[in-house]
Amino acid sequence: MVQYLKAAGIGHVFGYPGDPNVEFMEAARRAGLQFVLGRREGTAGLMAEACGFLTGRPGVCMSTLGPGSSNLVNAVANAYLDRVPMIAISGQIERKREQTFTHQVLNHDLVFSPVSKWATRVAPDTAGHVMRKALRIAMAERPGPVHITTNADVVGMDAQDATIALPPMAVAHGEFKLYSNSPGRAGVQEMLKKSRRPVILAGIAAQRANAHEALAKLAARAGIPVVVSPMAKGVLAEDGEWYAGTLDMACNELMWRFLAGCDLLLAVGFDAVELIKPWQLSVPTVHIDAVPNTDQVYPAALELVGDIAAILEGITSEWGGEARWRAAEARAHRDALRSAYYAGRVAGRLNPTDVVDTVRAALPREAIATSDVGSHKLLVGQGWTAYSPRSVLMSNGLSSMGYSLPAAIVAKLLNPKRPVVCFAGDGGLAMVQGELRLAASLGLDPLVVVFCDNSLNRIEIKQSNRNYPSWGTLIDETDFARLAPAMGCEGAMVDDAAALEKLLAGPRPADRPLVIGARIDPAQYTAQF
Ligand SMILES: Cc1ncc(C[n+]2csc(CCOP(=O)(O)OP(=O)(O)O)c2C)c(N)n1
Ligand SMILES: [Mg+2]
Repeated sequence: MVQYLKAAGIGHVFGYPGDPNVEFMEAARRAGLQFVLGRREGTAGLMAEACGFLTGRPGVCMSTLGPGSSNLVNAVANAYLDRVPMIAISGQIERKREQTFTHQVLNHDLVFSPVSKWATRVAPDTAGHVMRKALRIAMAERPGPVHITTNADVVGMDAQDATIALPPMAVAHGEFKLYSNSPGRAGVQEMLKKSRRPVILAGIAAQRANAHEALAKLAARAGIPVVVSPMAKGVLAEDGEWYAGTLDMACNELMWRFLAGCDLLLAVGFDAVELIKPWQLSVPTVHIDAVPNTDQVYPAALELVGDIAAILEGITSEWGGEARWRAAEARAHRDALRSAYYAGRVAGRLNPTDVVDTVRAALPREAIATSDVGSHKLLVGQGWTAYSPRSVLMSNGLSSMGYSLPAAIVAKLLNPKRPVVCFAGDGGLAMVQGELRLAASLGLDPLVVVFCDNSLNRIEIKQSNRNYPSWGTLIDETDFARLAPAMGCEGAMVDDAAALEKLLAGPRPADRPLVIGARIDPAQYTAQF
């Protein structure tokens, strides 16, 4: 198993061990893999997910049997709905006791089947074949997790089918038709020519397909604004003239109105797993993706299925018409979006958008941002300007709280030279704050910015919208200025944008996180959501 992981270019195992993992870990150590000991399986698994997202190769996580495997479920489910390749490995009691013994024994196949593309097990005579298939399934569109059980009596044995025959590890490897053979090729040119206001909606599959350059070229050549899904942020530089906003974050009414005003939609790798409301459009739609339009969330007039970058390049090279939009029209939309994003600011208070803006201004273009789940995510998702592919990490399929800190740790681990900021709500950070100690132990220096509103705001707002009191949604403040040092980190609390700016401009150690608790006024959330 370890030989296959190595051959697949995998460098890290994120996990939390138990007795049945010891042989696997020793083999991984001898093979030169790095082991990252998350403080619980759930966060270790989210680290593996972030690793899979950033590298485009399966992230690997490991747990023991029973409580370890059940703790891992959330992370595997995350990779499943975020479409991230993952190999999750859990130990298990010996085979002869698995059927009858009860202490700590859960049926992994049943536990993981609903949240993975394949739940399986290895034996000495199947290890090679299982690993080959596991890697291929995890990587194949749409990618996702495979769970493998290693029984205690087999995990230390030598594989009998040990010859490594690595399956293709590139997302678009050879499984797609060439664009030149595509039956929709002429149709899409026709439709584009007839349209006056086409819009591109780019989603996570476009990001996975590394279609950023092809997308930018098509947008510029044919003059088409591009709306992105949250997990696709960065697939188009957001300071460019054709970027037209992020869907289903803050300002989503304005964004849907904009989409409703188009007369042709090019859905480019858009995955409905990111939709938060039913599809609202009834405009002619072209489905451009690595997989057919089996979701049928929108009926597509045309399907172009294959390597997304190649399809976009083909459309661009055959396009001989004029720009569909004028740059000034796209700019007017962007300006309207920007003012909607600032709606509800309260002068003299620390507004959530002040936090996003101040951090963005303090960090260079190449910074990587991770966001957690909650009201803050909606503003980060719309307000954070992304410039490069895979530079924004959020869980927007399963949308699990507690994602952004483990993701930031991995972003920093894999990109030591790039600044990394983790945005989190006070609720979400509390779920995973033990990992601050891990970040400090690894000598990593992500910036951790916590939106402190003493509330599970996203849910509290739903209560208040129904005139219910805040009940079960309030949390007391954590003093990060005191918590952080106890975890080997730097920490501070800030009450205004000037203090935040000053802190970000000042010197700080490069070997540990800086955790900033930003005491925000949630009035802007109330105004917008
Ligand atoms: C693991 C998990 N539990 C519950 C939820 C439901 N949920 C979505 S947002 C939210 C509130 C998050 O609070 P906080 O982290 O403080 O962020 P805020 O909304 O205050 O910005 C909750 C409970 C979730 N998405 N994930
Ligand atoms: Mg909160």
